[in-house]
This record gives sequence, C-alpha cells and structure tokens, in this order.
Amino acid sequence: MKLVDSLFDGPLDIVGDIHGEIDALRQLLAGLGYDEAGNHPDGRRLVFVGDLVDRGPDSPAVLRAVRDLVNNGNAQCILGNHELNLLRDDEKHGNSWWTAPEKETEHEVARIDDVEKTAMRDWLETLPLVLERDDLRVVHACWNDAAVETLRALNGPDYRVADLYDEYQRALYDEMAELRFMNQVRKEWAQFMPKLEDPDWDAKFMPFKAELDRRSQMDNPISVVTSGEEETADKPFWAGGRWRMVSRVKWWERYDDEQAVVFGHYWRRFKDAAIILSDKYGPDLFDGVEPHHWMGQRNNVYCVDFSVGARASQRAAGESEQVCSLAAVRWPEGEVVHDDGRRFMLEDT
Ligand SMILES: [Mn+2]
Repeated sequence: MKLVDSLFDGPLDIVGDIHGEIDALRQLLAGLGYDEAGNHPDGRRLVFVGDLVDRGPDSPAVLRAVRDLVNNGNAQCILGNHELNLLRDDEKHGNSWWTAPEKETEHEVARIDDVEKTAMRDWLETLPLVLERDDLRVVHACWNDAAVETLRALNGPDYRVADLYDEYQRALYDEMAELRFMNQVRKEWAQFMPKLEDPDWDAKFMPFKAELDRRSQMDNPISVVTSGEEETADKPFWAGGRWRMVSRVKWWERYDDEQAVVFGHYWRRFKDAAIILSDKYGPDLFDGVEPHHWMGQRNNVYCVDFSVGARASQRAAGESEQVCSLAAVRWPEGEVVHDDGRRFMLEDT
C-alpha cells in the first residue's frame, strides 16, 4: 500500500471532515454539480481529507458513499485520525457505533454489522495518508516534511497502517521504560490522575507526562500528519474535557513551500459559532484569521474543516446548525462551497 500517493490530475473539489453527516454530504456534492455516481459534467473529481466518521447520525452511510466514489474512480480519500481510531479499535467519544456497538449513545446513530465492518476495515486500510502532485498537497491535519519523507520511504505492500502506528507507539514506550522515564510519569499519574478530568482543579504542570505526550505525537509520523504537530505548553490548559500539557502548533503560519496545502481536522468556525464550540474543542487556532482567507507565508495553505461534526450536538441542544457546515475548496479556482449553498472566493491574508 502507499502511505503517500499521487493526487489526481485536473480540477478538484476537496471536501472537509464529514463526521457522519450524510445529508450534508449529499447536499454538498449536488451543489458542486456531481451526479449520484460522482460524475461531473466538467470532468472535476473529488478528494476527501478524512474524518468521514463519528459524532454524526450515519457514519456507515458516509463510508459507503465515499468508498463507492473512490472505487469508481471519481474520488480519492486519505485517512483522518478518526479512521485510524477505527482501524485500531480505539474507543473514543463519538465512535462507539464501531468500537462498542452495545453501548448507549448520546444521539441516535446508525450501526454497522460485523460482516460489513470487516469489509470496511479492509477498504480503509487501502487508503493513503498523504496525496500530492506538483502544485498541491492534501493531508488530514499537518504537512511536515520529515514525517512525509518517513512515510514516503515506507511505501510498500507490506504495511497495515494500524500496525505501523502501534509499532511507533511501542518503540517509544520501550525507550521511555529503559530510561526509567516511565517511573517518573507513573509518579505524576499516581499524584494527579484523578484531577486531570476535573475542571475545577488548580492544575499543576506535569513535565514528564508533557514530554511523553509530546513525543507520542511527534515521534510517530502517522500521528503528525493525521492530528498535527504539538509542543509542550507553558502551563496546563483545559480542552475537550481534560487538562492538557501539550498544545497544538499552528504549522501553517511557518509553511513556505511552493505547493499549496489543503487540510481539515481543526474545527474552524464562523464567528457566531465560537461560544458553542470553544468549551468543547479548545482554543480556536484560527482566531483572527478570516474563514475564507489563504494562510501561510505564501498564501497557499487552507483548512477546509468547518466543524460539521458539531451539528449532532447542536441539533440535540436545539441550536442553529447554520454556524457549522460541510465545505469543499475548488482547485485551482480557490472557491469555497458550503453545503448550504454559500460560496466564497479565497482571498490573500
Ligand atoms: Mn481530525
């Protein structure tokens, strides 16, 4: 399998994180001019940035739709961190439809039976982590030269991406154990662990946990490209229901390569969505950046994830869904099309 693969030639519509919102997907594809089979009158083709699943009402339907589009040659798709969680059977908030189907869920969600799950797992395992061509790069979360170089060197028929991920994890823990580093981490855990999920805790910085978290992320090239660069935080901060010691890096600010990059993952929001999302998902990394502006040193980096994954919670809370959307960016035109029909031309920052 190829972890880093070639991106289609020709004009593309690159679709952001879908998170099980099948209706938004159908609406967006129709708005972009695709028929049911994913054919476009102008010969355009689709690219999905990953995170097809979890949180929304029908992850299996989204997987089937995207798989069919990929199999008939009208789309390419890369893995996001949510697909990796499925492949590793790693139970996380919003993915029990796959990892623990016996459990009650927050909202009504569609399940998948074991036969289809096996087939879907095999299909997901065929997907790359990075797509690239001369003028454009697509990753789920982060373009990092060293990580992509490592993954490119691993291209071959022998890897299951989930196994590769676990090998990186194991290698780090072995090294840390040998250095007696894990003893220090355990001491911190023994002292502070129950507090980590207590928002009222007068949080203490945990240097050993911070270093373990940072290296778990940064030593693993699969983590880097699917969930981004992280660095040791100045002090503990509360996000996503727990205290964190490492923070996300705005890698796009330093990006200075000629090739444009389109990515997803980071739950960007229109202004009026800020309150709804900020408690749940941590600081807005795009604070101060207009939602339809290019970013980076050369104005050629763009995040196309407009937080449609929050719709399920918003629906349940009776809040407006219009502040979150599913979007696609058209290349080379630089136009962003939202599922509700809004269209914006990208401008330079
Ligand atoms: Mn993601």
